[in-house]
Amino acid sequence: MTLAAESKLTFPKGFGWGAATAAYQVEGGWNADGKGPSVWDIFSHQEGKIVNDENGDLACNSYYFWEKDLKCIKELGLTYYRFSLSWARLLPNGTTCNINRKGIDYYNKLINDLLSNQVTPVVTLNHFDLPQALEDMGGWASEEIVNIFDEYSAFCFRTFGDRVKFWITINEPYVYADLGYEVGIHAPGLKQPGTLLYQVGHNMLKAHAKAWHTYNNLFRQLQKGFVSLALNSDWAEPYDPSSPQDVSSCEHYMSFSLGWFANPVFKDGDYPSVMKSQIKDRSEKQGMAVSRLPEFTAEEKKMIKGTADFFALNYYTSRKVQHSEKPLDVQSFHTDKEAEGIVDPSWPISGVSWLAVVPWGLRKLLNYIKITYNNPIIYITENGFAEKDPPSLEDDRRCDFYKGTLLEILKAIHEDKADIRGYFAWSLLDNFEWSYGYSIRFGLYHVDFKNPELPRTVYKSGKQYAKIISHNGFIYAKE
Ligand code: GBH
Repeated sequence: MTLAAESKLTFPKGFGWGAATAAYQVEGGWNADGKGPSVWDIFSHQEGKIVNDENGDLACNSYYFWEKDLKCIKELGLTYYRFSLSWARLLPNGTTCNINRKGIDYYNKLINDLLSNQVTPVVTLNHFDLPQALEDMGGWASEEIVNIFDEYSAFCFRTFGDRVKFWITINEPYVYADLGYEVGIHAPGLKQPGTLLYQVGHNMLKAHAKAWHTYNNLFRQLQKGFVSLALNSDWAEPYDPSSPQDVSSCEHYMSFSLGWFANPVFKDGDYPSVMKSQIKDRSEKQGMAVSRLPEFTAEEKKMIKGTADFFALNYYTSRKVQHSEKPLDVQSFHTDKEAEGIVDPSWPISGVSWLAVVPWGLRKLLNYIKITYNNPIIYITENGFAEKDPPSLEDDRRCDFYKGTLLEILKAIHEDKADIRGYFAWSLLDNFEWSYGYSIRFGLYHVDFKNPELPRTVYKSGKQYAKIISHNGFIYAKE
């Protein structure tokens, strides 16, 4: 192979190799050592919410088995590890009035162990598990959360920021607002279509921005870290590329998912114009005096604009998007969007129906981000493939998925010149997969949930990932 061809199969020097988890999905210890309940503890303990009525009470028991996770991280040769803090483990009722020393100890150990193994911690402040005490006060739907989240963030920066340099404030505000407050299949399980999720998104944006400013004003100079929020989006490809309606529906689809949060933060402090006009128009026709989408004041727009030091993208799948006119008597996020996402029948499906395998969709999405948001530094903070339970350790389809995806990222780096600095596989371990419980598995390591020791065993895909990491790419044919 020529040198030029080889360099195309190699990642830039210093490229970040990571894997990700989230507190509720792996930690267990749900009421250990003074931890308060989160919305997910309460939600999953209700009957009929999760497949087989499972919950994260024990999960991978990482609260007690952290050493086992660390061993996996070292075996893979990761240079980054993304995990989230359980807010209610640190602050049992959500505020700094009551601080749980044992929670601080746990995360200190994690962070210090990572650093002493040359692994850079990337810390998410909130990955879906709001303290229940705050939910009882209105949660993300209440404006009070903005200051409370800021106080929690400052507490984390103060406590861990001497060592943590990469912060993600909120994981996937879009998913949390949609599934938690509109569809109701995630905690807190509320269903108030077409209204509450916009309020929740609004407060999440303000909370994120306020926390970023706090970091910027009080911590950045000393700690020299980076703060962003993790945004999830499908890629929208027109169902019929020759139909102008389908093409413009793709813009709707992207605006209502990625743009909802990316536009305010990375562009102009405000929601995408199609989102504003679409929701306002439908609200008016539905007899409302004001839009169901709240408005930012000029001051708020100024406060939100520019509050990210890098772009954190979670990508899983794509959709073929079609224009679809929606009746006005239905008020919902879905009908506001007037765009239908369809899985192309030719796309392979993973072990879960929503996850169609479309690696090239990631390349298109990366290009879209590069163009729309002015060529930001991008970290792919989640990407992965689900296998159905029971899985085989020979997870060949997942191996192909990762290979295919990483090859598309290489094209985005070398051919499209997108500024991609790191990649995080979801997930290090099989874990509690929200409403799917333990029925689907995303790990690079298998976890035997029937054995009380919860042994971790590497999948074939984990071995493949380790090899790619050790060569910083795909040039290992000569061995
Ligand atoms: C990520 O969300 C989460 O951040 C992570 O915690 C999770 O483990 C991972 O995905 C894998 O799922 O067909 O109605 O059940 C990615 C966004 C949101 C996409 C939920 C799939 C399921 C919709 N996901 N959605 S449904």
